[in-house]
Amino acid sequence: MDQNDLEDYAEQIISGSEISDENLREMLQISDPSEIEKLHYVARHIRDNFFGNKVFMYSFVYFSTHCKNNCAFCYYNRENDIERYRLTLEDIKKICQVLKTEEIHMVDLTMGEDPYFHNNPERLVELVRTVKEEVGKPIMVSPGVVDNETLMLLKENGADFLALYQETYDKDLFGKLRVEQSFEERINSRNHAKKIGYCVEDGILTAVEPDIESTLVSLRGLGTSNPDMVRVMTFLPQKGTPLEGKDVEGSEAELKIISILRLMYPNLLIPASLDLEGIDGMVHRLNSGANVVTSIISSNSAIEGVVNYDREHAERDRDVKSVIKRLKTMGMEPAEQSDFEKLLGQ
Ligand code: SAM
Ligand code: MD0
Ligand code: SF4
Repeated sequence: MDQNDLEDYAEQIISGSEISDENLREMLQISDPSEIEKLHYVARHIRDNFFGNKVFMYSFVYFSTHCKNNCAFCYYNRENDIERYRLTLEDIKKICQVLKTEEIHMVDLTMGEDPYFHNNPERLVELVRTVKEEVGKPIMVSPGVVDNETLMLLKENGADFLALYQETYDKDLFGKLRVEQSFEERINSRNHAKKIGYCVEDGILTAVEPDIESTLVSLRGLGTSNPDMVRVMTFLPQKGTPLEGKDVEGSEAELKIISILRLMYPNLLIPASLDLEGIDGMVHRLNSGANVVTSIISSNSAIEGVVNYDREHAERDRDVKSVIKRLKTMGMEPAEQSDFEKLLGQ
């Protein structure tokens, strides 16, 4: 396929033609670097058609690293003997003073499934209301699975977006990753959030699947909850967890899947997370078709990420200023806040 063919193919996708499972298998099996670059080219063409050179940016506030669950892939699972923290409302208010000076489009409030909040949802509602009042920007909540009544209360007090990742739609693999958790419960929670007016983000892990059929099932599954945002993250082994010894894979598979997601879900939000490979990794993910930068953490902040590629780094460079500086070198720039809020249907 030459450049014209690639652009024709992109135009077909833009005008609504679907991708078959056979096409998906072929794309997942591409290994030749020049063929992979063509896939990224088509994905960029489609992304630019819907979003131009505009990028959305989310600040990340991991306000409690306590968790009652035992996910095999996660550093914060309940059995890992690690330092944990839970921010107070006073801590949150101080963070808001910084956030409201920053050029971000949304605040992502994330926690482990901390019983302190899960058993007393009014505490979570108060936290969300406080951030909304202080920062006055859209709020994404990543609370794990909460009941429908709590979802409604959070919505009524400022939450706009629910992030709840299935990790995989391969049920066997799900049982190995999200140990003792319900596959259906996660889907039902996202679907209910969508029904009551939230925007929804779903996501899958890669570098954990047994084969490409498992990946294909997950790519198709991502459409289940009619999401507004879809993501893929490369599994990074974590100290003290059951999967600590698993081989570390590079991000080639993730970059390929980001492009495939752009072809499957042309006008959705697709993130480049700074949590995996920082700003250098962000560039590759944007060049693969992503259009959102997530896991932005203010400089001098002690807040943790979830994957924390930079856990051992003396300094972190995932602050909004460094992100915007690098975007400009790529000919990209932050979108208008009004454009983002239009996307949220506000
Ligand atoms: N506790 C909430 C939950 O589990 O839904 C919110 C936490 S946050 C959304 C956790 C997400 O980070 C997981 O859903 C997973 O997709 C990702 N993640 C966690 N550990 C990871 C790892 N070691 N490598 C890559 N992604 C990881
Ligand atoms: C990220 N570390 O964007 C964050 C986190 C949760 N809503 C997001 C996984 O990568
Ligand atoms: Fe807890 Fe979420 Fe980590 Fe699972 S992924 S152990 S629910 S913080």
